[in-house]
Amino acid sequence: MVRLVLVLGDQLSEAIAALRQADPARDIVVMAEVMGEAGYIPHHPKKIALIFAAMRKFAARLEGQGWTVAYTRLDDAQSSGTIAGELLRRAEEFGADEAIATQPGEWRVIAELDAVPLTLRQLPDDRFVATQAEFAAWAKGRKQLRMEWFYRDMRRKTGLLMEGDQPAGGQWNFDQENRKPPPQGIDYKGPMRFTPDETVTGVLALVGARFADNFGSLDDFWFATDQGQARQHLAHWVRHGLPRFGDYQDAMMSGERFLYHAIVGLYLNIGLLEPMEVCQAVEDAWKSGDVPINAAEGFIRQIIGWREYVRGIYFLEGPEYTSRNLLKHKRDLPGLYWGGATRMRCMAQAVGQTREEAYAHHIQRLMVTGNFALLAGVDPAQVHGWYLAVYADAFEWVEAPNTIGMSQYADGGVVASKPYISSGNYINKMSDYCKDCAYQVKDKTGPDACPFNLLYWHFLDRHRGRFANNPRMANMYRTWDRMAEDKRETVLADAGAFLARLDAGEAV
Ligand code: FAD
Ligand code: DLZ
Ligand code: SF4
Repeated sequence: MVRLVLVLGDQLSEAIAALRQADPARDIVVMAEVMGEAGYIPHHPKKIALIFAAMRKFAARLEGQGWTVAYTRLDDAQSSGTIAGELLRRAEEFGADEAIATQPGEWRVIAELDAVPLTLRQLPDDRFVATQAEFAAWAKGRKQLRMEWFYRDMRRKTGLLMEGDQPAGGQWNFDQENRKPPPQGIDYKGPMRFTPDETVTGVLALVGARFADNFGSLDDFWFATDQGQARQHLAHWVRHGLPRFGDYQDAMMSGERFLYHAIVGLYLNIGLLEPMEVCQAVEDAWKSGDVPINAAEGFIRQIIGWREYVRGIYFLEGPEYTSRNLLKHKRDLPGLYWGGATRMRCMAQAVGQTREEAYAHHIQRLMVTGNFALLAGVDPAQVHGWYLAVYADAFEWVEAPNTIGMSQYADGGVVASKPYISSGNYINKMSDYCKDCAYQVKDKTGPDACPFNLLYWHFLDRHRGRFANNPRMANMYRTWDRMAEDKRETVLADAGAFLARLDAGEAV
């Protein structure tokens, strides 16, 4: 009997569980570009182009290896428009009554597959260092799910940067060395860029025509779209970017969109790179003496620590995680997130490069766009929708714990032990944005005061009941309480006026 093997747009690897279990002689691989996935949220056009181009190339590669691939293009007239619909259509076409899939990275799609009237097995996605069961066992009985403890277990499990049972360099974590302010200049030219080939050019035309209204530019598309290119990019970055990755991991610079960042999330998350191959390349560079330990450890922690940890949280917490809203924030996401004018230079830089590149680095996401949304009290579901749409590396299993948990504190402290909030002071220390901003980062009140300064105190004041007793926030409240009463009143009035202008759609 014929069996279908579903391969989703973020499962583009021969090592994916469903393909490993399949037989090219009798099974049919089903891949489908569908509006059900491309249209359920207004994805950045570059993200859609990356996925469709990589899907097409992967399908061709499988065919070259002898697989039969039933591939649906977005504009196929017979397409049902959904993954479930395409499975059923192909089942009828090939006389199949059974299918296997690798578990999708989003509860919505898992439920969609569960509802397909075929015998369909969803196999665990084992492209990760930890299984879901391992994470659940680690989490069981713990009061706080601290990433750092989980990360140490993953170091022991993988043996990465270990000397026997001790961490290389005598420390588990070199984060203290990874917070340098922006350098004078950048001696790395950024990610390797690939000229669109025939497949990519065809996809760009399709995406340009069908998704022209989505936020994001399709111009100058340079992403790797197959495994070979992604590996070339990785080798290039390990050689030229990694040595200074640690030092400037948290820095932000006007016009410098990538600094020393790896730009590998987009490739890892669709299957073009594997987490262990990336970590191994970094560890090898450290062993050869080409990169310092703070760079190697800082990077490996992001992959086998944070990336694995957030995946564990997503599957542990369940489908309703994305609707959590502990702080009851209700404000609509301001238009400036979709490219509306703003006088805040940090926001203009972060949103501007997001529109151009479908990319912003972690501190831009966390301490600029995320920080502003949290301080302004934006509805976390809308914030989540934005991050899921605009970044090329965004898939719900990784995006939601970062947004709902780490960035918006909407999960009530599962991921973060306190809200990631800051005044303009932090942004000023870690970037060169403030010197060219219409607002004054040193002003605490008045028409030119940095909005982050105003909203920071407004946030702490309006959530006093919840956070005043958090020991990690006691200092913040002490500082606020030491301020003269009339100054506090002015801060709150100025913050209120700013929020009113924001709500009125003014270019703040
Ligand atoms: P680098 O800075 O070079 O880091 C290397 C890799 O480490 C990343 O590619 C990624 O795979 C991993 N990593 C680093 N930090 C994290 C983290 N916090 N969680 C998971 N993996 C991490 N990352 C995504 O992959 N997809 C998302 O949709 C996503 N959404 C985010 C939303 C918010 C609000 C925040 C604060 C962070 C989000 N992140 C997300 C995490 C992080 O910002 C990105 O992984 C990183 O910016 C990607 O750029 P890079 O590949 O150059 O990473
Ligand atoms: C993100 C995405 C997009 C834009 N389009 C498709 C598609 O047309 N076909 C497909 O199989 N997958 C696509 N994806 C990835 C899925 O949305 C992803 O597999 C789920 O969100 C689970 O992570
Ligand atoms: Fe952003 Fe405030 Fe600095 Fe302007 S002054 S760039 S708004 S932090």
